[in-house]
Amino acid sequence: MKNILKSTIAILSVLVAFTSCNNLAKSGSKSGALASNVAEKVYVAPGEYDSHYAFISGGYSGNLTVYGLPSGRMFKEIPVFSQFATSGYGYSEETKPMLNTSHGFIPWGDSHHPDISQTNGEIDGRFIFINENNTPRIAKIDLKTFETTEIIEVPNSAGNHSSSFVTENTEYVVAGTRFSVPIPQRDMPIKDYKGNFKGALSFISVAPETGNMDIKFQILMPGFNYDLSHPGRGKSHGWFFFTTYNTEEASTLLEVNASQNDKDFIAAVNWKKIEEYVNNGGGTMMPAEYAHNVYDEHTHTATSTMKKEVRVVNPIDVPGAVYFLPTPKSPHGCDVDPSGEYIVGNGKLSANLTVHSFTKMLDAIENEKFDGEAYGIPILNFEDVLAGSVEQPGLGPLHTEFDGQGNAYTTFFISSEVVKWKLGTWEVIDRKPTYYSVGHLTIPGGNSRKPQGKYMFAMNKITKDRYLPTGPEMEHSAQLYDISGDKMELLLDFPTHGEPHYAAAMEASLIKERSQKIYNLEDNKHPYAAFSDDDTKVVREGNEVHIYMTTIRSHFSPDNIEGVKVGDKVYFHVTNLEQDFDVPHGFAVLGQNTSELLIMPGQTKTSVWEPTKVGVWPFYCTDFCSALHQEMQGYIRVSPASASTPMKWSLGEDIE
Ligand code: RUQ
Ligand code: CUA
Repeated sequence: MKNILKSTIAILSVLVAFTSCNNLAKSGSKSGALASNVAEKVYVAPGEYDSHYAFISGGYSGNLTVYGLPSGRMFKEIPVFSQFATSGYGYSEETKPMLNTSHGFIPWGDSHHPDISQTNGEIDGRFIFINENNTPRIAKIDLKTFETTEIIEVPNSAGNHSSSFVTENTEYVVAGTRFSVPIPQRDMPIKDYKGNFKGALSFISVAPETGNMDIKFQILMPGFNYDLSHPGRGKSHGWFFFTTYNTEEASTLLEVNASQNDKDFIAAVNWKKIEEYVNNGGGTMMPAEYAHNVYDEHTHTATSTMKKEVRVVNPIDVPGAVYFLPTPKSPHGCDVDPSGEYIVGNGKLSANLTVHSFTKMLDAIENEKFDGEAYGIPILNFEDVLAGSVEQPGLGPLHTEFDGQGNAYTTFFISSEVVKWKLGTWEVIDRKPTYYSVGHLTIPGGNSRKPQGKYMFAMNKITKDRYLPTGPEMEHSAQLYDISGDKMELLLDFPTHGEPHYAAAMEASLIKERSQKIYNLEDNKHPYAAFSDDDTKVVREGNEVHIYMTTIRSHFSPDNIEGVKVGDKVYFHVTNLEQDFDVPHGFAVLGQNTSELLIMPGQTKTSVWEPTKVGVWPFYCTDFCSALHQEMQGYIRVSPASASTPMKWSLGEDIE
């Protein structure tokens, strides 16, 4: 134990020394960014459009932010796993079910790795998927509406981190567990972790037409930590690769105890083989509880269904489906190049960057060149699968992306830099500092067969002195580089929101053409919709009051309501009658213990109010929508519980 501690302290002091950003020459950033030819490269004139969309994960914000490249302008925050008062997501009756889980309503999530749907290995811009790490879930966002339309909880998973990456035709969105846990969950001593905990790798099928998600199967793997993953592509399509750490299976002081093995593994999973096994009835259905939340674009309403079982597969029941590739020192990112041949394991504590060869892997499997096994899963021999290694490229490699021109770009957290190197020769071509402590990096289309390699941006953990200070907490930063030449060129520094882990980016054209402008009123199937001022009404059912309300520039109908009493539960069902692009109306009542609503043209949204005080309370539109926006207001009278005030409502005349 003493020795372990000593060696760890040695490692840690090296890390600390390099993590401090002071040793980076600040002036290094000035030369590039100030040059006017660089400014031109990121300048998007007022009214002009950016060439690329970037979707940057919000980390602990639980959401996803949308940026334009090369300008670095933020366009939108899409609420996914967290309640979002700005739009009423997770507050309106229609969207609350999106945040339902087997643990009840959860208002927050930790989102990490967005990935755009693909067809034939190319980004198609239909959907974007993102994982929630803390209470394991996968969300799907429709890129027509930029709305979260489906969330599925992942049972048996814990720390849903090696997620949410899609296969070449979006057959599956894959979610691996970071923490291993007892499966099924049960009361047992933590010290009995080793050999008893398991790690679930979940393959969630995506229906080709609708995009509907369903858990097809889970592979119950040994109790390691499955950190990141990537699909095979091209020749390796049909395989999926997962980095592991803590193959030591420690349950305490992991910074020491999970850094003992010289090599951990990349798990190579032949999912086509397992799919076939499952299609033939293989695997077992196991009791489980997980929420499946679906948002209907016609009722503008989400429903949550609790699923009761999941199919699990023991990997040793499917010979030839899973292998371990030894990979040095707690690899983090697991990245596959556009050809599908190279699998990069970014060993956080390794001096060199390890690259495996898919062809050599198949060959080693064929010739059964095994170097032992772990829990019945064959371990391949390191030398037999090694394609090559990049010698001493930097310190603390995390993630690698590719430009489609035979180059790879790896982030180094400890030495705060991006290093460009050549696939096949493994030589380092260029290195550029990042400011500071870079995590992920993204090349538009980088996770596909066809990267659109003009830009690369790095997302940093520490911002420090890059912007005007904003108190102890600074937003994280991203740095945009031009990678069209031999050398990378730093173009721009822009703030991000929450913690940007991964990002997905693509050329704007596909998304821009398909982006929806309004919701057609005729298609509105919301049960409480009202389609004109004449349609509006107030209906009492016991102590529930349903107000069928409309809104159009610049009034609510009705705008005077009487007959509500303390103790009532009042539902404002507000339909926005506008059929113009970008004209939402808002809705809020004084003293209401929820957020405002933002209702898009053609949509119906519902806000609940349980008045606790007698009085006449105003409501108003929260979104400045016209010159007479300030006139967009109304009153609701609340009488004592015992009162007999008649239920009446009006617009443009007094209630008698
Ligand atoms: S992980 S850098 Cu989810 Cu690498 Cu954040
Ligand atoms: Cu409607 Cu302001």
